[in-house]
This record gives sequence, structure tokens and C-alpha cells, in this order.
Amino acid sequence: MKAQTYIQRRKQLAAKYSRTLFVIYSGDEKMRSHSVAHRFKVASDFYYLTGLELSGAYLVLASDTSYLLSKAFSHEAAVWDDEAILNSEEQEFVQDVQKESVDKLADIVQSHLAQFDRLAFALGRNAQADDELLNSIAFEKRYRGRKLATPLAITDSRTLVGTLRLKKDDDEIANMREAGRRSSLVHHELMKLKIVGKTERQVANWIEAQFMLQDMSWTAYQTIVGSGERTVLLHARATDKVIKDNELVLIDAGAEWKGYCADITRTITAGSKFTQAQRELYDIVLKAHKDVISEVKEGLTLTQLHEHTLQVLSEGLARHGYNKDEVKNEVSSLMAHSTSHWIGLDVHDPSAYFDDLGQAIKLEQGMTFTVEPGLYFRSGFDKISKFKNMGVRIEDDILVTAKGHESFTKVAKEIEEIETLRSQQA
Ligand SMILES: [Mn+2]
Repeated sequence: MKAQTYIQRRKQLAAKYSRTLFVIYSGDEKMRSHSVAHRFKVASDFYYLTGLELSGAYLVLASDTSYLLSKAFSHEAAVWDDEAILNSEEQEFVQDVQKESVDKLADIVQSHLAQFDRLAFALGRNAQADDELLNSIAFEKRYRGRKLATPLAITDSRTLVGTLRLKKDDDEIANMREAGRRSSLVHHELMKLKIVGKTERQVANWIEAQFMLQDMSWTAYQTIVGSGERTVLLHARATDKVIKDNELVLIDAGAEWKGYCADITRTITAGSKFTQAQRELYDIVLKAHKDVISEVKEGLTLTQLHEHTLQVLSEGLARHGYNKDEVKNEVSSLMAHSTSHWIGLDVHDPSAYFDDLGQAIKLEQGMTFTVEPGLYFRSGFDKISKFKNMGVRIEDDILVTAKGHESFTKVAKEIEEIETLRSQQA
């Protein structure tokens, strides 16, 4: 990313919401065990606006003036951590931003508050950060100097930053394409892996190791490997269950490239051939997946894509024993999740799905989202007994383009392609 990108984003946000004072917290390290922290992932809004991966830092955007507050800029800057020093590239990212020690937060917020109608931050994400900020704006502390009659409003910064993050620029698209390409390679290799006799956990570990060997920074989310009847769970964490021949295996796995996420699901057979019933269920989901992706273009909404998905799934189910009215009632229970979510720096990018008037956002070039229809025959859904305890989901990451769409993720999904790869197991 170029320094100008971050400078422009800050300017754009401040100009778009000129009456709003932004305080964007970078997040902090969470302890995994005594004295050892979990791997840190910086809050995406902070990263989007600074390109920095500092923990415990704040970006304050006050129109033309902005501040970066970090312990790295205090007199006692840590000797232990790399982050005490910004490298020369990072310094350029925040060249126009005033650097201050983190304990100046209350002073800086109070000194600017009089000129703004509202304060935007990610309320509720971190109790300690909430506390510090709310304390700093206690009535008596902000009353002085305030020349506006309007009461101070507090709003969620994620929704506002999310309006910028919705459309990806060329550099972001390049990173997402790369996240998709590398994650797809791992799925492709997995399709040639012998997994019968392995545990779900061994398969998940293998996948995550491959992501690391692809130089990816980390998984974009906890890898899902569900086999047999565990395919009906939407988020099956890999367990010590041993994978058996003839089982379906649902793998939902993706990793990050330069902060940008890939999110891919494939459902494969543990052995080398799908059973007849598996094939029939898979075909219903695959048809919905392909139909909906082929439809993607500017002007449509994710709500419309979801309705279309349910319609294609319903038609498929109606060919296997459901009558039309039954299927209408049950399809949204058989697929108890949305077809799509925004994706970007976060695997579920927090941009809004509806506009100020409650209308679904219309797709525009540069928007990125998943298409992931699924059907899950958990207990209680016994209408089609041959599908009992089976779940199938197929997911790709899609960019809206001038011509229609591009898929960032490319992995075999036709049954014949999957069976060919499964027959090369080693
Ligand atoms: Mn997804």
C-alpha cells in the first residue's frame, strides 16, 4: 500500500463526517496463558486508516488535525517490543499525523470536543477502552468551551468507516485476489490428500500448516472440518473424530494475505466417489451456487441474491420428495444462514447491508462478498430420509466488476473434478 492511500482515507472520512470526532482504538493483546498473549490482530478500521499494526494505540481524527496515540511515543517507550519504533515506511503512512503518548487521550478528546456534534468509536468492543473514553467525556469535562446547544451524540465508528471499506480499491483487490489464490491452492492440494483414518483435527492442522507454508500471515478464522453427521453443523470445529470412508467432509478454511481475508468452503467425499445420495444433495447446492454467482452484477442486492438462492434450492428439493408448500416453509431452516456477507480486512467485513433508509445496498464495482449456499439435514428434518445427517456448503469470494463479477477463489467444485482429484489420493 502507498502512504497516500492512508492519508487519503483519513481525509475522506473526516470530510464525509465533518461534524464527527473519531476515536479509533487499535485493540490490545489478549492473554492466552500466564505471560503469553494470543497472536495480535489489529482492529481493521485502525489498520485501514493507518496501515499500522500497533496494539493499545488510538487514532483520533479531528477534521484537519489527527493524532496517533501510543505508548511507543511516551518517554518510557518499551525496550522489549518492536512496535516502539515505526519503520520508515510506517512513518510515511502517518506523516501528517501528530504523535502523542497514549495517556494524552482524555486531554486531546476534551480539547476538540467543543467543535463536534458527535463522537464516533467502536462502543462495546473493549470494556476498558469504553471506560477510558466515556470518562474523558463526562459532562463537566466537556461542558466548558462548548458553544453548541445540541447534546453530544455517540455513534458507532464501524458503521461510518464501513461506508468507505465497502468498495475496495485496486491495491485491496490485488491483496484479496492473492488471499484467494493462495487459499485456493491449499484446498486444491487437500483434494488430493488421503483423509480416511485421519481425525478432523489432523486435517485442520494440515490445512493451517499449508497456509503458513504459502507465506500467509494467519488463518482468517478458525478452520472448520466437519465429517459425517458433523457436516450439518454450520461451524463444526475440528475434533478428534476419525474420518470414515464414504462420509462427506465439509471444509471451511481461508487465510489472510496482507490483512485481507479469503473464505472458502468445499464439501468433498472422504473416499474417492460420492454416494448417490451425496451426489444428489451436492448437485442441488452446486446449482444454487453457480446460478447465483452467474447473476452477480451492479445494481443487484445481497437480499435479492439470497432470495434467488432459496428459490433454486427449493426447486432442487422439490425434485426429491418435498412438495412446493412444504419446501417454502422449511428451506430457510435447512439453510439457516445468509447466502452472502461482505469480506475484506475482516472475514465478515462490518460494513452495513442497508442504507440510511433501510434499503438493501445496491452492488457496485469494487464490492466484495461471499456466495455460500448450503443445505443441512440435521435431526428433525427427516422429510428426505436419504439426506439425513448430511450437510453441504460451497463458498467462493466474489468481486463486482464492470463486466459483472470475478471470483477470487478458484477450486474444483464440479463432482467429476472433485472425484478426479480424490482418485489421486496420496
Ligand atoms: Mn463465509
